[in-house]
Amino acid sequence: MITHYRILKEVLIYEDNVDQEQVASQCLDAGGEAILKAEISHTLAEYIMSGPYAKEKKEYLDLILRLDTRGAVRYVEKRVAEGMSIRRSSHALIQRVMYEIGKLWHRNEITVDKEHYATVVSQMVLSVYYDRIFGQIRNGKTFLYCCEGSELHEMGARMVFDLFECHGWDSVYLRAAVPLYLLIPAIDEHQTDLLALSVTMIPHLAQCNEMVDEARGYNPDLKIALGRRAFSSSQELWRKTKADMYGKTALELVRWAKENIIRKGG
Ligand code: B12
Repeated sequence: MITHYRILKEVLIYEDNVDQEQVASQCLDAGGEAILKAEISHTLAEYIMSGPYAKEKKEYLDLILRLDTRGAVRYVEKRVAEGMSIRRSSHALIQRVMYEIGKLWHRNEITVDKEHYATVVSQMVLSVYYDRIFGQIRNGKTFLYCCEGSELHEMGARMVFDLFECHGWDSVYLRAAVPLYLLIPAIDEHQTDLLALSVTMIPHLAQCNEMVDEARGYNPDLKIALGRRAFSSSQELWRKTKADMYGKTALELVRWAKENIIRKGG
């Protein structure tokens, strides 16, 4: 609509009546402003409307749906400056809003380009924390994270990476689409203490299982963790693999690693 108003204004300069042109131009400006201020209305999921940071989640989502990149980045910067922790802002805010974006896309309330945009902005927002994340005391342990061959969902991995860095781990994130034959050389090269693999899409589970088998065969003592949506339908799913744990959140994995690797001197 805003572009539409701008084009109308451009066409108005060809109007002979200057008074009419001015009135019309003012109306179009007012219309543009009203659209920018308007509440974006769609049915929000329960976890956006309620629970901790309900107001912040809604405000951040509104900025994203308005395509206000700078506004969204500044919004999170401001919350962090006011004392909202990295974990809370990344998980309670950004992660929740990304889940909501997925729902809106699924219900055909937003198009896929908006989903791409939301991902890019959220990744940009995550870099707000980098000064703090890389300033932590190291614990001497290495965390290797990758996703199997065809998995494209990588935002969650990035949040796990950030949280591990924040807790003093040297984290190596190989991103998605890591071929099986490169897994063992990577485990070796980075002297890995903990390997995390994640799967969002159910069809990618078999390839992930192959990766677990390969890693376990290479080093029976290596700690292997699994995560993400594809495993969430049944607790039995991950137990059928040779992994050591499955977790729903990044924090769950950090706590598990502290207990099972750092405290045990593993
Ligand atoms: C952004 C997005 C995309 C982007 C990803 C871009 C990118 N650079 O990452 C793109 C556009 C590529 C994409 C593609 C697709 N997507 Co998509 N996508 C999403 C969306 C909206 C957000 C994902 C996200 O960033 N979440 C935020 C992060 C922070 O959360 P997270 O991943 O869960 O990670 C957290 C935890 O899980 C945990 N964690 C993560 N890893 C690990 C590891 C371990 C070991 C542990 C313990 C914990 C842990 O820690 C993280 C932080 O707490 C989701 C919606 C959703 N509910 O997730 C849909 C969603 C996952 N996508 C979906 C679909 C269907 C697809 C496509 C098939 C669409 C298509 N037709 O092409 C493709 C598949 C691509 C592929 N081959 O993988 C569906 C999946 C439905 C299903 N049945 O499984 C969802 C749920 C949308 C929906 N509501 O329908 N998608």
